[in-house]
Amino acid sequence: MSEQLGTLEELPQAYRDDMTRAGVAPLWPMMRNVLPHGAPNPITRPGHWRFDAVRPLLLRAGELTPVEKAERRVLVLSDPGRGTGAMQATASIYLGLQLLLPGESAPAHKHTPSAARIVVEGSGGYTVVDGEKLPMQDGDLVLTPGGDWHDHGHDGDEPVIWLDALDLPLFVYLEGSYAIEGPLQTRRNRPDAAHVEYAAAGLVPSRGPAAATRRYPMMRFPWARTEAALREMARFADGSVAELDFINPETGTDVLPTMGFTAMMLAEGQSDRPPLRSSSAAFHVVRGRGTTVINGETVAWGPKDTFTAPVFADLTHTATEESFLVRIHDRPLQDKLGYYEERSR
Ligand code: GTQ
Repeated sequence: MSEQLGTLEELPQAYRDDMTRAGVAPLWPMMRNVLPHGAPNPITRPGHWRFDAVRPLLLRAGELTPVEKAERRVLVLSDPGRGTGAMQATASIYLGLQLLLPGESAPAHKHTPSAARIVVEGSGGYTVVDGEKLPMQDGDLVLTPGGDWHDHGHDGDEPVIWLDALDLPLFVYLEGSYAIEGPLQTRRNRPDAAHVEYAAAGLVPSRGPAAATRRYPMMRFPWARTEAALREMARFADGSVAELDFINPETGTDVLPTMGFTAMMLAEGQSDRPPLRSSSAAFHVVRGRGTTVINGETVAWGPKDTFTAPVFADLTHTATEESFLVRIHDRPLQDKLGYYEERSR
């Protein structure tokens, strides 16, 4: 291992000025910032957003800003490590809580980043993605893959709130983020694919040379089904935590290009100490209460809260009552880049 590297201050001022004029800089004083030893040195810090604290602010936004003036009425969850106004919760994951009031609609657009929503509160809301009307019920996971038209609507009579997760920070970093607006979509007059082609796990429309499957065949994962599956897993899990991956039913791979999603169930009193993962994560509490110790910091979470963990975080989850969490992570991205890793502890 190389010893202490040279600093900028050790170099003659005239030489430093000449470098500046030439538009160059020495690597070695910066080397450990960009290539630390052994593990990354994340900027991201654990965040915790209590739903009880954010909900009134979101409802106030509903009074202050009509949806026409917002396009999307969202309060962004800013990473504490990046500070006020940060448009991201981890290096790769953006999170926001979105409000739609009865009768409102959010206009159609499509954009390069992909999005997924986890429904937090209210009924009657829906998203139309690529002409498919996706009803939004508590805990549902609803996908909006990059490049697909989507608009949101609301047929109910109470506010609807959902959590948005987007890979927006990546697209901003890559200077690849933009949106195109369009007219509200006409919808096919049929239920969404979770109730038609993919009504049962393990069954897909018969495949043949002419099978025309969509790239994203199933864009809504109804929570009732997820919870029922977790309960069955938990019954036979021998004390280990039941955790299920959401997958594309045609390919068996992750549901979106960079973001992955799992659903977890913790019984009352149950603890989970996952390996240290190179992926960053956000946890959304669909139901339940408990604590998660993240690198020594304790987050005491309740229903509908959201909290985040940086890369390689040391996590211990403990449920004080039966709890269901959705974990949003960036393993699919890291797999594609060839560096996803888990370390035992
Ligand atoms: O609902 O399409 O939180 O485009 C941020 C950007 C939600 C959306 C966000 C978006 C949306």
